[in-house]
Amino acid sequence: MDRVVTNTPVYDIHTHLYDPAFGELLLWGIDDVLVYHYLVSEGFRQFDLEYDVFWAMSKEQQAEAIWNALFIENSPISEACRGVLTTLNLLGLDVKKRDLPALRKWFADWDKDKYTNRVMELAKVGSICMTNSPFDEMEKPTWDAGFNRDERFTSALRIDPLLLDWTNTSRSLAEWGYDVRPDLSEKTITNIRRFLEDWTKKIDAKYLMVSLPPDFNYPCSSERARLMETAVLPHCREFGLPFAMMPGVKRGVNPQLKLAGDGVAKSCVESFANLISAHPDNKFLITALSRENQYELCVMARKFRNLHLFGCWWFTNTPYLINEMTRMRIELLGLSFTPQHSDARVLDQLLYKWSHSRKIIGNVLTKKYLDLMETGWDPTPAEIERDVKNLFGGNFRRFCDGSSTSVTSSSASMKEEEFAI
Ligand code: RAT
Ligand code: ZN
Repeated sequence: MDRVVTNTPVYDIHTHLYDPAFGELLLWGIDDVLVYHYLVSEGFRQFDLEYDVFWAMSKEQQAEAIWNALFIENSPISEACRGVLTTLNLLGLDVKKRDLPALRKWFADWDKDKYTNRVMELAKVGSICMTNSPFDEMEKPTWDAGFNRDERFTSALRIDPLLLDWTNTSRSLAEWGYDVRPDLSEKTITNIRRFLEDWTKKIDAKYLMVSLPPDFNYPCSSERARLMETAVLPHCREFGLPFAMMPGVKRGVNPQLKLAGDGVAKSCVESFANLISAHPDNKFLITALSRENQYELCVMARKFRNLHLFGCWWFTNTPYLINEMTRMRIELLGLSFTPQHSDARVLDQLLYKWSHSRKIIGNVLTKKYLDLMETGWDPTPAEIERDVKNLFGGNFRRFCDGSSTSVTSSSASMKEEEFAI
């Protein structure tokens, strides 16, 4: 069991990593690991520093401040801190020396391409889905220019600005030659769909995605709901692509923390059920940020076969909650979900995020197979291998690839045994 869970390659279905062709956008190495925004917010709980003083520092100085505050002056016991040590340990480095300059020296000897191979091989990550945004000025030029893709890196089309800030986004689209106005006339919608089509093709998107604030509700006469109904969901149907929704993030709760300043609140799961039920020909992926939403989401996924739950997102990507969520999902959904994604922003993080998660998922599964064995059912090694492969990417691939007609029924009276996709 342990061997299978440790060695099965995963498809990491949501990350913020980049194909190496994006150059400096693919972050790696000890300084980027240390300035990860999860650690920045923990650092500020210990620093005796004003926000602007920290932000004016170089990346190396920030990394040093975090190292001193979270690793030297306190024991690095949080999940994000422990993750740095797991990563270094898996790379064969001696963490107990507490020697940041020596660590830097070790990383300086690597070349990015070789290091990418090494990390993916060590973490046993076979494919990585990037988060690609046409609205990101840093990545857009590379897409526009074109490049030879590394087949291990797939794409998801991120459309937050389209759905969360249409007024400003309409200006960008107009600048890029799409005939749109702030109003949502038929012509504007046609051109938004043209924009989505162009980018879906350009990046070969495997799904579209958006993070949503806790106050998302549906049905609703808002601009956001109209954009979903008339542009995004028809586009997803036309291309057979899932629409991934990530509810529960409160952006900029403390703007002084920049990327580290976002918070969480409960979302209205009923609204998502309404949206999914009203669009039986669409496929939906959901990962929610609030712990309190997880149970309702599991029940909802039992009702809608066009919904696939995935990952333990961001603040829920902590051992305690991964364990709770994975166990609850298995007990309510069997094996018909994707238990984890890494959300890695720095390549090296694949090492700790996957080794920590594999261990927890393995423990939950072991307990479940033992429960089965108590009934006299004897899971064979081949069956266990099949199950783990499905959890680590097989389910997701099938959900994405399945023709939209195979997931049309949203009937709440659907029989449980018909659930498997
Ligand atoms: O987990 C994170 O790094 C967050 O900052 C977010 O990027 C989040 O995962 C998202 O995709 O919005
Ligand atoms: Zn993310």
